[in-house]
Amino acid sequence: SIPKVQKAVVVVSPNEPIQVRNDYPVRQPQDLEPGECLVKMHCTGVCHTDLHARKGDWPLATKLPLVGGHEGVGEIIAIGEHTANSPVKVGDRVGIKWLADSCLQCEICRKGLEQSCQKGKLSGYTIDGTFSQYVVRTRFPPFRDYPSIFSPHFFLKVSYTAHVTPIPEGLDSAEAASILCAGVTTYRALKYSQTHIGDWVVIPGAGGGLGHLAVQYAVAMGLRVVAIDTGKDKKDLCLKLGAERWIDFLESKDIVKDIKAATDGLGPHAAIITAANGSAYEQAVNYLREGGTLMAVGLPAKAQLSASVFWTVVKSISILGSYVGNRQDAREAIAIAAAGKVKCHYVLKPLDQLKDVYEGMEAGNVVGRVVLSMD
Ligand code: 8ID
Ligand code: ZN
Repeated sequence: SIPKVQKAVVVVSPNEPIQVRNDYPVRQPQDLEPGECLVKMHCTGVCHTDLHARKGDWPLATKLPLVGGHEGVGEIIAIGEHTANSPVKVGDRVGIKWLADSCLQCEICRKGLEQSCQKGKLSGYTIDGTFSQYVVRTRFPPFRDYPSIFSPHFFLKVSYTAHVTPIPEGLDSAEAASILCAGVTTYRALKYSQTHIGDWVVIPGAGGGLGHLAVQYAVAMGLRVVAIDTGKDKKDLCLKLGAERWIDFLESKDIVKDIKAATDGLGPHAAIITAANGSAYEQAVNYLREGGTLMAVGLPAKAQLSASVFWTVVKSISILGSYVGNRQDAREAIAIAAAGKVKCHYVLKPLDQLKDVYEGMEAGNVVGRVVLSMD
């Protein structure tokens, strides 16, 4: 039977401590709208984006109060009546990713860029996410469009069946979780990085959640990796995962010189910037090889991209933004993990410990990922 209330971690406001609550309502199956499903969560990864949401430091407002989280895996326990063409059924194990829903009808969606749909709903940002035992969503627009009577406390988290990602048997839930954001994001960034087998790719932030998966997707694509981050633990992980070169950004006295020296003197063919700090974007145009591509992935709160126009033109540099991935990218990223070519390096902790995880992340102490268990 499905309980009426559940445990959830709630952001009340950016200035107050997050609250672990045991009385968060669970939306009941008979209350699901067509197209919605109720997912009983097994676990959820913690992404640096959740920390941005918790701090409210991005130029896009979150709903409040907010249940964060957007890298979850669980089992579908109910689907709303009259749901046509659902790609999933009750009993399926599915992933919940950042993009919870998109209109699927606009030009952007039709072109496969649904993650940039203007009507998109974002898990753990504009609607409640995965830091709770059950996930359901309402068909209402994001909370900020509604007066307080539509407070999310009245609803339970629902996932739209169109946007959940089936998880193949044989891929453990805890291993799949972070593929739903960190994995798909870095997989897609590499896919569009205009690189080929044998090319050099530099990955600032390589020891973090996104970065350590980027190293592995890059190696799986036949790319040669220069990992950039700091500290012995992150260095050891990156080299173990197949990076050929390591640069500690806090120890390097001349990052451009060190990166060029690590890449045949010419610089890398692409940079996948996965760091949560604007400093990682500085000088990328200076160290990239002629014809190289800068993939902007990390989302520091207030950073601006600044690069010499002259050298961007003369070196024929491409600068591309890459935002999570669409439904197909998610399935591909999961399939590669299920084939054993990419493995999330994570520590499993209980949901209650989210506050400590945020503190560790802020301090740069999380090597790879932390995954939270619902049990
Ligand atoms: O769709 C997207 N583009 C997307 C999807 C998911 C996450 C973007 N993000 C964003 C997050 O919001 C965040 O801003 O990517 C960034 C990284 O997320 P994460 O991997 O979850 O964060 P982390 O685990 O804290 O790892 C960040 C790493 O960057 C290193 C840190 O040491 C850490 O290991 N780092 C920093 I901060 N500054 C650096 C620098 N200057 C750096 N590494 C190299 N050079
Ligand atoms: Zn994320």
